[in-house]
Amino acid sequence: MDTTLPPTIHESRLSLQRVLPRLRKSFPTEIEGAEWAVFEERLEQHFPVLFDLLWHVYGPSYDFFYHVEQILRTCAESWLERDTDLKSLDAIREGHPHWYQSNRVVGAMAYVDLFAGDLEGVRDKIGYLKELGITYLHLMPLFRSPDGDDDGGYAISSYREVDPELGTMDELRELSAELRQQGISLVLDFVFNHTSDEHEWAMKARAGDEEYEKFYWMYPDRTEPDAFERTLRPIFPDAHPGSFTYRTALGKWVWTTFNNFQWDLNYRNPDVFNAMAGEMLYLANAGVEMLRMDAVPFLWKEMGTNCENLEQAHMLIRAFNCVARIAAPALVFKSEAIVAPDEIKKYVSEDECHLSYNPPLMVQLWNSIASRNASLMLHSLPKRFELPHGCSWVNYLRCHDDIGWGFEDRDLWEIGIQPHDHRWFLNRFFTGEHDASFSRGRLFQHNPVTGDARICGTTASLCGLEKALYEGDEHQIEYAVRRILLLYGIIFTMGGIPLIYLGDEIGLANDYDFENDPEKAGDDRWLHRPPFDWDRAERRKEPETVEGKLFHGMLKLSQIRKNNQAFHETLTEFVDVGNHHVFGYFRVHDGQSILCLANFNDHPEEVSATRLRQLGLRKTFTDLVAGQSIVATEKLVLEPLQFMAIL
Ligand code: OTU
Repeated sequence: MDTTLPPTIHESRLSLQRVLPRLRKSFPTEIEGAEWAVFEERLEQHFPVLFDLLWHVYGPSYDFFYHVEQILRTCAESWLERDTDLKSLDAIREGHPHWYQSNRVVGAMAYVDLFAGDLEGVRDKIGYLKELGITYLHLMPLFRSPDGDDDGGYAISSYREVDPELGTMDELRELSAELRQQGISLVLDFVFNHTSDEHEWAMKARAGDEEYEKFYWMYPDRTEPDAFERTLRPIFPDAHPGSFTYRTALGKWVWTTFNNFQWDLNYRNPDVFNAMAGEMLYLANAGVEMLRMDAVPFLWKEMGTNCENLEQAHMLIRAFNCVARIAAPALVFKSEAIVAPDEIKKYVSEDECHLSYNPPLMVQLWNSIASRNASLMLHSLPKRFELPHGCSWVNYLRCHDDIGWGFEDRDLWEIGIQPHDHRWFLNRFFTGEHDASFSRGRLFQHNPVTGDARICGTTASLCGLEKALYEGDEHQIEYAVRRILLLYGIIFTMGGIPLIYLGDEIGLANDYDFENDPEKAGDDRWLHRPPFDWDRAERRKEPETVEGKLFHGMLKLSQIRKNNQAFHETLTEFVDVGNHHVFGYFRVHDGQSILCLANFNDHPEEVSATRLRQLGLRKTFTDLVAGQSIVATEKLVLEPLQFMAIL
């Protein structure tokens, strides 16, 4: 084969035919009854694409016979080890590949230790999750990581060992099986841009093993780091300036995009791709149904660029996707790209990530809450909301990370907003400095050079509940509750999967105690990662308490979503209702049409009956949220911070 030209499908088939007999021979007995024929069929289908992608990433110098055979061997071994239970799930998912687009899907995320102590504890809480209608559970990184600094688990020392304080690998498998039985899909992170500096590969590199030094980016002096840094953006400037860390014992500079103890993997080395593909399939075989692809923008580095969102990063994710299609087809990917809105969408396709966090929606919601105005959201969201066939957003309000004001600047200019000043207004608002603020947030990674900063704080604290409770202001408590339910109203009904940050449903406020924990102090994101409060959760049973109002409000939203076909994935149609405080959109599916309206103002707002009739509504309709029928002769009046779903 002429390896200076891209491979043709024919050539890749030939190469597969050369490898297959050898694979079969390696597992003469195991392949009996292991649905090997199904595996080979998938290989026929997806291998040419994988081969083509790897060729484009690694080029002619790639040792195809060695590396391709190695990756196929990894796939085969994983397939042979895969439980029958998971193999049936593979078949089911292949029959209904877009299962995650159902209106019955509702997601939640939590830290194992903070939510329930350990993995066994999570099993005990399945009832609570089911009460809320959860069908997708994202557990934050739970693998072995360095003692002390571990970036909340995002510095992984082994992808095959659970953090002993949380449980064991067997317990994880049991939990995933139990969740599956209860109709809940387990979602875990795939932290594949970096490992911790205590991962076996890093330890070998630290001991001078050249093979493993090549797994990372290491330089004897500042020449190359300086050259790279000319075009790089610091990600955690408070933790360390720049993107490299000097390791005295090694005498080398190591690429560390995030924290000093998180070493970026070098995907220019094909061994790294192969090794990580093995780790990914191991997670899939533990029963993980969805992988949150951590920090995707940073996978590929190229001198003279900002080393974010490069084409090779996309190709690598697609190559991982092919590996999953071959050996664990039930697995789907969710992209975590917290970058410019136009870049985020590029990670989303059935060949790459089926799902993506929806930071533009999240940022717009917070912006509308602060400005009591929906104009920017209406101007900007529709531009990029539509995703390729079979793909969905994961809509969220808060996650474990900070909120960065990732607007597309030209959207702001277009409606007369000065981006820099506006970001500064938002930072002042959410830290409570602005006069009109009800928030109790904090700045994160304030960069005095550029003036950039991001925001920390829980939903409840950012929505005014913490302040109102502290001041004992009943009126403001009521408004804070409404604000939270207004925001979640949109999260539950907008096209995509709603994702609840567990604790929001009972209004957990910021946790200031983290500062007394040396492992957490210094990273303000811990402010919005409070330990779950099961005593307060008990109060959900009393309807007049804040917890009761929030929990039942969320439950109602969850039920409205599940009981109405209109919330099945389809195109969301945004509408201008003629009042800039009110955000509106239609959801239409299977003959059902629902108009959602959200009043972001602290005052009542009106939508004229003429406008409603233009939008096709009759004089009488039902608001599913309040459970009331409404007659709008002249106008429809929305209460302060009211969310409606009109049928
Ligand atoms: C992710 O976030 C995780 O969500 C963080 O908790 C981790 O610290 C980090 O990766 C390292 O593993 O910069 O502020 O565009 O913005 O991956 C959060 C993607 C982050 C990055 C994102 C990163």
